[in-house]
Amino acid sequence: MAGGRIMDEVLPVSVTVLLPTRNEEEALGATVDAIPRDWCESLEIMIVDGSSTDRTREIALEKDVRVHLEPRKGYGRAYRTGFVVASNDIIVTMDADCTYPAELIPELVKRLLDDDLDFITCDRLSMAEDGSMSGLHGFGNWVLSFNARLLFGYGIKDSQSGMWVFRKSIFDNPKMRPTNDGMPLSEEIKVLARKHLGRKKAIEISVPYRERVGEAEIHTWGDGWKNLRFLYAKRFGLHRTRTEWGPLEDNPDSLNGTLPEQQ
Ligand SMILES: Nc1nc2c(ncn2[C@@H]2O[C@H](COP(=O)(O)OP(=O)(O)OP(=O)(O)O)[C@@H](O)[C@H]2O)c(=O)[nH]1
Ligand SMILES: [Mg+2]
Repeated sequence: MAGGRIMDEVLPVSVTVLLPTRNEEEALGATVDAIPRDWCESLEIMIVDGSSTDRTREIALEKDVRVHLEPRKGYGRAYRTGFVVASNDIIVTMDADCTYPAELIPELVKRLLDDDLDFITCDRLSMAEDGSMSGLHGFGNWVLSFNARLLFGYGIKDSQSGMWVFRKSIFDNPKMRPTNDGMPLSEEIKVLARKHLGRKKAIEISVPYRERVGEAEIHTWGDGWKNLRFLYAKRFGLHRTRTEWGPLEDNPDSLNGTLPEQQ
């Protein structure tokens, strides 16, 4: 990817970069700063914040990032709200911890448009940088991705990647709406994409992956086990949806320059 000017053309699309956050004060600023500007018609950057107790929301507001509160816990829960409240036609997701290559967003969106795709998931395993994934996480990832391939035969290398680029309209089909409120949403969305959009419209692209900034919330064994259990439950139709698709009705919604009283 060339440095400096990101792209010669302005892509004729509107894009929302959606970041779930829970206590990411150390990394959110840098994650937001790394997102290229002025390469598409309209760019919204927003966080779906899960009741962070640090300065995450303040930092977002300082950087003109839209803040949506989702008090219900969980990575998947944040996305199941964010996917509905995101304003724009194309959604790009990333963790707010500087691990994913934000500088590639314009190229990835361009690829989606040029190849008339519906969904891109970014594989981190082929190009992971030193220190980005501990041996245990790397192994866990391999186990989960292996099981996902075994159960669904959908041929995705990195079932746990959290960087996706897709058209919001994929959720017009209710079957495309992921149901899991936790980390397993990541593998679920890829299974659904391959199943309902097909291999031609839902593809995987390799991207670099970097060392995390700030402390992880992930519980290696607990999350790994939940992910594995979910794969089997999903495959055999045993999973349940615990909460509704979309935001809470009486949600405070986006904060426009103000922070709620601290509890
Ligand atoms: N809103 C919300 N966001 C969450 C929650 N749990 C995690 N996140 C965010 O979701 C993203 C993914 O979580 P991570 O802790 O990075 O999980 P991970 O990428 O599997 O673990 P690392 O490899 O250590 O980064 C981060 O931006 C978190 O801040 C939650 O309960 N609610
Ligand atoms: Mg992460």
